[in-house]
Amino acid sequence: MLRMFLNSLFVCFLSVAYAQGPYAAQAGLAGSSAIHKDSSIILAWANKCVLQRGLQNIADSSLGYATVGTIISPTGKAGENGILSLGDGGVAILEFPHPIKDGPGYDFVVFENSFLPTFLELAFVEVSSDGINFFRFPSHSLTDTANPIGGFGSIEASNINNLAGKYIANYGTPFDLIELPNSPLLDKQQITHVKVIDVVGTINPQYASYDTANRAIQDPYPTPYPSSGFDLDAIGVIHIATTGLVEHQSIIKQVYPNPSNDVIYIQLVEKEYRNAVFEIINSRGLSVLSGRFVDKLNISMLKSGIYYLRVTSDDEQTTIKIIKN
Ligand SMILES: [Ca+2]
Ligand SMILES: [Ca+2]
Repeated sequence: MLRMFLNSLFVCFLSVAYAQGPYAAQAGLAGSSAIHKDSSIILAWANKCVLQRGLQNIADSSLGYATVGTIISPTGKAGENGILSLGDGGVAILEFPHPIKDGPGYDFVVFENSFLPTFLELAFVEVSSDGINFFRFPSHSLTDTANPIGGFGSIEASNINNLAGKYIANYGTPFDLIELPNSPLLDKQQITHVKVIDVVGTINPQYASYDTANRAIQDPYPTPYPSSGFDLDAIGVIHIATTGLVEHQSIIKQVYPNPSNDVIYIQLVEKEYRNAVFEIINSRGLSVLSGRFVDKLNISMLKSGIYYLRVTSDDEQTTIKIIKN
């Protein structure tokens, strides 16, 4: 937020010394968990956003809502398509080309547009496997709560855990689904939605946001500007729920009907793909049907639900979601 004005305070920020906390250090330092947007471990990016804006200042509704960015802004790769300012307590819910799964280590990564390693606008992160029941990552903020840090306040990254916005722009904050408690309402191998909720970083109990230990989380507040609150840049996926996916390649032109009761017709972009094979993968990532490519496929034996049709030729592979009624 308010990049130009804040640039004038740059020297001031650098002169402040911070006590190191117990959590991962800021991007570029030893022990940081920051992931750069160009990292090869990021396989896909969010491609859909639903937004509920927050006010520019939660304590003064006369200023109206944050306005910077659109629901397109947080889709695609970090650093592209601009950013979406959530405003105080604003909420964005992101969806993805394919569900996210809990693989070894971090599973997805959230990018903000901070321009200083200590100017950190924070957000809670929740996930859902049905779009209805959301589960929040346990979060920790050890920033002192004796005095408000104000709208230009500094935060030490190593005092922050499991809150998005921990790192400077182009370096994402990673999340590991294994850290969420188990619930029958959450399938960690099929995460379809990630919700990002701006932390209202005041210590005023009327508006404060609290971490897992019920401690008020400080982040820059107030930020009464059109770019108020958490600025969501992008969400990258590290573990995709179907294995071996190759993104950005399409050899399938269309599949119809989809959803289907019994037969699907598969039309490829070109007539001749040498040695093309198909595979149908269930929502658990298991192959349930496979063989040489055919343009008409009987799926009547499959149970109703979501599947992935993968067609592989000599050097290309495309996977798309299909629904069996
Ligand atoms: Ca994981
Ligand atoms: Ca905030």
